[in-house]
Amino acid sequence: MSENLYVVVGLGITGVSCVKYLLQQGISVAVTDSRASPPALAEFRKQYPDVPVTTGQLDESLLAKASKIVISPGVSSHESAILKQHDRGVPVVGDIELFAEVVASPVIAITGTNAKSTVTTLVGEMATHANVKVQVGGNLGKPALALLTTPQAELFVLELSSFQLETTYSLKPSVATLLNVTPDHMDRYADLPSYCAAKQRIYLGCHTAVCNRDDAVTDCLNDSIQRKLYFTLKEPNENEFGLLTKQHDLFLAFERTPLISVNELPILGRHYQANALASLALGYAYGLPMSSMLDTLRTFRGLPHRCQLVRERNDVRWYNDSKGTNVGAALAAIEGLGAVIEGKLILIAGGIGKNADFSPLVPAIKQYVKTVLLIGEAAPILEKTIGKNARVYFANNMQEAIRMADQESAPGDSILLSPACASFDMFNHFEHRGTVFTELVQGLT
Ligand code: UMA
Repeated sequence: MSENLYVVVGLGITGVSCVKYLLQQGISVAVTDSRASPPALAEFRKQYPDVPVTTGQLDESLLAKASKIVISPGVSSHESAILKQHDRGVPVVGDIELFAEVVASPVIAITGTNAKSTVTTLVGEMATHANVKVQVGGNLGKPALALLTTPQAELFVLELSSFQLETTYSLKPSVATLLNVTPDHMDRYADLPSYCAAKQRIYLGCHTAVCNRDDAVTDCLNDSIQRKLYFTLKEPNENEFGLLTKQHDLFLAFERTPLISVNELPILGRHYQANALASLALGYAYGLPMSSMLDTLRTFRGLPHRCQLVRERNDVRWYNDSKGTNVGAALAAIEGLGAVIEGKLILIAGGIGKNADFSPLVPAIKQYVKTVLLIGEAAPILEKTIGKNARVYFANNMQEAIRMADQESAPGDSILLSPACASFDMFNHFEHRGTVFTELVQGLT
């Protein structure tokens, strides 16, 4: 083991941010990546000509020289080459742990299978609106180490994935939330409890936990926390944000106090109301002023590809939820929109099914969806699962699905692209799928 050599595993966005940071700290660093030619390699060699990089497989002899191994979230710490060093006593950490070692300002940490990017962005906007100097990032896109400025921001709002949490030990967030858990990334975890356990790590050492009362596995099991708040789509009790009906109007509320009518939110859907409630709870726990948070809710228009209203035409609304890449996300969109629209939903779904069990979608489809248009590899299995609970048609491509959806719709209906699947059989990524959908819908005459 060398005195002070950090080996960074993975040359993606995270790996590059780790190298930059470690060099700034005067630490020797080398990189290994299992791909023969990672896309960032040429640019990296230009920028850091003195940093050794090995590719094609994880370099065991390099790893054997490491005093610390810094792994990218896409690399499992159960890889045999990593485990071997771990068993020899070499610390294996991720970029969030490096961040945790030096962060001096409070952190709001957000995880969950779905909605974490929306909640992270919303809380960041709430903080900005309240004139707090905030940096927002993590799994959301800008790696955590790239958020460290001199002087440091007053507040960090981090979206953290289960992958990142696996190798994080000492973050101690001021406020932490696990928004929801549904099966995802089952190629990386042995079972749902292991995935849940990785997500629960968000609460390690936190001061205030914000938990989802409607999803028991999000409850913080850590006794050492100072305070626990909840959000729920039901009536709130003490220390809870929830929904309250007053004079026939539905309000986001804290305990018995109505805060804002759901009609004032520019984004439709029960699931978005849950996101708004979670964000209020996080901001409240940190100490953001309520009036300023409510102002942010009045103007926040959401993120692209997440139940994004693309067009309203002939009293029919078209929604792009291409980020609905798993069953839990699609279910949230169907139930979320289905519960608040006048008419019925027409759903466009399908793609790469990742061996998922689609049956949790069936009750929601039965209740809210009149027609399902299926695309991609998973279309036959989806058709079988949905059975006679809706009208089901196959479409050869997105264009055909949109044309059929248009024909099926009546005034008051909404058309929702929420595939419950990955996109790679027909598109480059979920953003590509969402953009194709949006352009085709905007082109309808
Ligand atoms: N690599 C290996 N061996 C492996 C796997 C990966 O060498 O077995 C290498 C790849 O060849 C590649 C590098 O590692 O060169 C990529 O690392 P990475 O997959 O960790 O990706 P990054 O570019 O560093 O991006 C990561 C997150 N990616 C993943 O978790 C898979 C990004 O989240 C995140 O935005 C970024 O760090 C900054 O924090 C993306 C994601 O899909 C959006 N996240 C998952 C999700 O949201 O569901 C968890």
